[in-house]
Amino acid sequence: MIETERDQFNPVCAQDINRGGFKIDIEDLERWTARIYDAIAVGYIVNTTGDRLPLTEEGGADLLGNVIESSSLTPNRQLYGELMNQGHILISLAHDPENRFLESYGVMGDGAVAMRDPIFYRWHAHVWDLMRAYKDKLPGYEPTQLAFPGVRVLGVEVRTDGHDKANELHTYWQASDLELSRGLDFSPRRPIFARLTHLQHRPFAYHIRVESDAAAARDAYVRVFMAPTLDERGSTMQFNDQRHLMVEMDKFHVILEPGVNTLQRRSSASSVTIPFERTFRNLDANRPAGGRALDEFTFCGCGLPQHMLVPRGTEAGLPHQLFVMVTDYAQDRVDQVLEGTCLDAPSLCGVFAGRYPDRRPMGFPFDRRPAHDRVASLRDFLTANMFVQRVTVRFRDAVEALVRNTTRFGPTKGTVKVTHFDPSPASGSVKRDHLSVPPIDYA
Ligand SMILES: [Cu+2]
Repeated sequence: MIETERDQFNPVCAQDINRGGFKIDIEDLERWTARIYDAIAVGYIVNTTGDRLPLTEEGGADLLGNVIESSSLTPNRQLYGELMNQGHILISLAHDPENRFLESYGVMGDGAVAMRDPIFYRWHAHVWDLMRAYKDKLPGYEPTQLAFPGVRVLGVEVRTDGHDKANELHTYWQASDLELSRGLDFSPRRPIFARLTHLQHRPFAYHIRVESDAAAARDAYVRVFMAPTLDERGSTMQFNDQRHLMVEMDKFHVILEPGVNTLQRRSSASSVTIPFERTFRNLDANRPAGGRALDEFTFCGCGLPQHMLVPRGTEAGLPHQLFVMVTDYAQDRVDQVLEGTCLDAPSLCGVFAGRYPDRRPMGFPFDRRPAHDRVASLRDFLTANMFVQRVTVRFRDAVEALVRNTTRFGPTKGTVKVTHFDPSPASGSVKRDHLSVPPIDYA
């Protein structure tokens, strides 16, 4: 049964939709889901002329994505339907399935706000289960597919601004002002500022020591993930459970010099986030009229809000494992010219009008099982080019002083700073986080 958040005291259940000429049945969604599971089990999709399109290791995820979404690229909408999109619509009309109250659709029907409804995450978990079924059929990763010969990660440390203790992340509530006048039904003559309280974290940096045996400099990709250490009963998680909870924190390119390298990377530079100012930007200002420019403008809103990068944690401190992996960029790189302005969150959004800038699958190396079943815990999984650091996430249940946010695009992100042969702690060259921009006058 699917419940949606129309009203927390009177939840409604999804029903068949029949509004004028517009019809979707729950059974349609169930049929499409079953057909997609069948396709995964037999290993191919059937197109409209009856050809079998194999779900291969290389292109299977793309093909399956086109089918599930379904995008204009789906090879057979008749057979596999439009699972994800019609599911959104069915849920968004659950409060008025037959148009008796002339109600418009709810938040799940609009991509810009769908994540505001808690059911969004359950629906996407359902969609994700399909992808997981496909990934579980692929051969597991062999250590040779994970290793980077000649490269060793010697140590990883997280340092938070304003805190002496290493490997602690700090979260708290922050009050911010937003200009809301465009979101109101009546048209106010003046800007209207609303104050909201949201999760925030202290800016931090990863300090990673990497040794390279090669005689010359090598290009590498650094992949940073984080997951809770314990399950809901307080037991250490099995690798095959924990890998599905791994959240990508960052991914960046570096050049490794021969010998020991110390890499420093700021949290604000994360490849999954966009600055607060862009998350809540003014969608009317500088809006292109149409075409490619408008598409790019829309794309610029993609990315996890920077203030949501770190999970809340607990006041006592919630244990996490931070996982760092360094891979061979020669195998990962995608040759293309990157142009455009919004290249901040490529891990999550790809790049506008370009290819996904990593030849490894999204979620690598946690998207598949390991080849051998001796891997019980995350530590069993490690090759020399990986490292795990315990990190505690401490939450302070207090609201901090308001920082007024600009509605402009935020400052551009920092890149990685590489210090060669310098294993000592970072100096005072710490950049201020973007949220520390001085208040601006709204007048
Ligand atoms: Cu969706």
